[in-house]
Amino acid sequence: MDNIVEKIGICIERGKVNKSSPYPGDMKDQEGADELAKAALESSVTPEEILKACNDGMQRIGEKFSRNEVFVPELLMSAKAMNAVMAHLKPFFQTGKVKAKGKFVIGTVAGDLHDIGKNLVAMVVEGNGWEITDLGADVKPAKFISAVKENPGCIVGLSALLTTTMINMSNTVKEIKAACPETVIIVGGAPLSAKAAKEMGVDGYAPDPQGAVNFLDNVLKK
Ligand code: B1M
Repeated sequence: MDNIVEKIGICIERGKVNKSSPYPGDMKDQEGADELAKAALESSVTPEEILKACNDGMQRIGEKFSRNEVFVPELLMSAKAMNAVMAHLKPFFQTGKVKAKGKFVIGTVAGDLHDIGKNLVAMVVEGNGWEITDLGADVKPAKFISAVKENPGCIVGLSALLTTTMINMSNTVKEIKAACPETVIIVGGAPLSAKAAKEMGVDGYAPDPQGAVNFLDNVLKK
């Protein structure tokens, strides 16, 4: 465990938030994701390297969850550790103090509580000069529609992580398009694909935050 980036990934995987956290027992009194991310950024490690280590750690805990080796409480601790790192990374993804290119309303669809990926997308899009309205997770269609009405001309981003909430995403798209037909909508999240997005009748799909930025910037060019 010499490498600080590797250690951060392990903290995410094991759910070690910070030094004072007693969890997990075998890492008691060790530095956690919080302290290590701060130290890494103060050395020569880039935010992108840290983010990759976090995503790899998340991937590993997700695979353990699939194999029933860990359960929801462990996943929650990993998410908490990831959020501790993201608090340090946020300023690096939000450097653009330029006039907003446009408005982007984002949320995770109804029934889905996963918000880490959505938060990352919001952070990166904001860093690329867009004004963000983040509606949070488990967002019902009516809330998206109110936000669209309050932010005329905005583009809407929908995130989903569960295959079971893809149907809610599809319904959200239908309701937004019925209430505000001109709304441009982009979707993303692990269970999505370009094909699934097309079938939902949305305007765009992105597999990652940069893909969302590219889509939004292209909409401006049209
Ligand atoms: Co849950 N969970 N979870 N979970 N969880 C998954 C998604 C799962 C794949 C785990 C597994 O079985 N291997 C599985 C879903 C299976 C499926 O549907 N096919 C699952 C399950 C089953 C569940 C529960 C049902 C478990 C239960 O209760 N029995 C439950 C559901 C609760 C609910 O939502 N109603 C549940 C709960 C949770 C926690 C609350 C404990 C926690 C979430 C905490 C939080 O988000 N605040 C959690 C976590 C952490 C995960 C895993 C481990 C990690 C997800 C994550 O944050 N990834 C996940 C397994 C895995 O992914 N390996 C899993 C990191 C994140 C950066 O990636 O979100 O994919 P991601 O975002 C990416 C891209 O997808 C993209 O950009 C991001 C950055 O690259 N992207 C967009 C995302 N949104 C986008 C929008 C865009 C564009 C790109 O444009 C708008």
